[in-house]
Amino acid sequence: MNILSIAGSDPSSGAGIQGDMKTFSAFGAYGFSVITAITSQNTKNFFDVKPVSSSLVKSQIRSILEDFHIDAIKIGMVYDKQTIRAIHHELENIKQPIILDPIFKSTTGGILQKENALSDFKKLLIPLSYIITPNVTEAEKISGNKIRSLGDMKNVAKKIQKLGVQNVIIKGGHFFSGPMVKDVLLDDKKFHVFAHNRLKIENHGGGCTFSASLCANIARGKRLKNAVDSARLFTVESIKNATKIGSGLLITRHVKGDEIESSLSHAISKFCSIDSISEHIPECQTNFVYSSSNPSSLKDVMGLEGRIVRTGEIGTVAGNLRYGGSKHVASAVLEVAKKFSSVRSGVNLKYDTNTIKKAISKGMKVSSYDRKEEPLENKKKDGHTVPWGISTAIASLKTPPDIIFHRGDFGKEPMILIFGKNPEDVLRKILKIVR
Ligand code: PXL
Repeated sequence: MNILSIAGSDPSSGAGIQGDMKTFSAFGAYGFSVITAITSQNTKNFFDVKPVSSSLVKSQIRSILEDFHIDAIKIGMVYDKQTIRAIHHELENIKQPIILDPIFKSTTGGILQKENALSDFKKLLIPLSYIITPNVTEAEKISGNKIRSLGDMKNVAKKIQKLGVQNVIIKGGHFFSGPMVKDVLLDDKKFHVFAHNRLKIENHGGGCTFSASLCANIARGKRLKNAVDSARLFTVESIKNATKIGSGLLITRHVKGDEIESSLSHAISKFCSIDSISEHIPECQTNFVYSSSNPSSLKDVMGLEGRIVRTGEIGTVAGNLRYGGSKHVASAVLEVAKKFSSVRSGVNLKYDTNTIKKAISKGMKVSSYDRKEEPLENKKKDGHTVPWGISTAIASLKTPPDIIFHRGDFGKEPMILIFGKNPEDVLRKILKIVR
């Protein structure tokens, strides 16, 4: 996953382009940076700012776009009209989603966007964007309206959307009194309100952390509401983790993104590009799952809501990753994990005697069950076949299985399941038997 941030430099590295790079890394993404301005600031004071020339902003953007595939773009600090026009010129026809984070003032009060740049910001950058992420003060400034209630937040979100951006999230931040903070998302035509406990931590970098993590989640292909949810969670954790590095404000410290999700999504993309993998994808298609440690239910297992489907020689992902997204493969992993807790990941492949022979010849531990032997009582109960089959297959095992297969039953497709400690481990086993 490759993400471009177009933003200002913050030498204290809490916010701005340096903060964005740290957030992207936490999500396992590669971050590219186009610097629009250089600031000098620390956790107590803001000293100076100078924009980078518009020709240099343009050529930085071109240098990235002509060489790399980009999945999403974040735009942060844009100091003046010239910068805005340069960015618009280069991104006017871009297809990738743009996450626009309006940045008008630094946490310590420095001016990060000139007053006379606002009209170009509204006219040129807002319509280019997939989503804009103002806090209440920034939303007031863009819309020209005061926000005093949740209703005002919704009206202002609609007004900003009319400027030409598809989606708007207004972060309530610390502007309402009371124990809860509310964020309003206008997701195309639908409103979602998110609430969380007020964090009493004045920090430097929280805003950038939110928009950069939202960008990473959108780049991953998450649905907007889920992307916002994940970004909020990540930001709250990173703010709770803020540390006093300088003598002023605490600096946001990024926690790791959801490791389960990033390693699973990484393994799934590798799986899809294995040579002729489509020959190993069954009729019912493939799911790939990864559970949290000590899982207790399907909700603790992440899998695809859809499937990995055959498309020509390769596999293509249809659907999003979600906890509880898989039923069959996830329940097989849960059942193995009850006995062998090191097993947390699994995948299903098409049954083929050659694949089984190859696995045995490579020294893998292979076990099986016979669906025809399933007791009738068990068959009648929904969702009981897989746990029964897996527990039967592992009953006499002393060490975890690499593979469990069954040869099907009337109207039931035969199947191979491959298990491992994590998605990388499963992928390594797949590569041994499909090549
Ligand atoms: O957090 C917003 C922000 C963005 N970009 C730069 C900043 C700040 C806040 O201080 O300095 C460069």
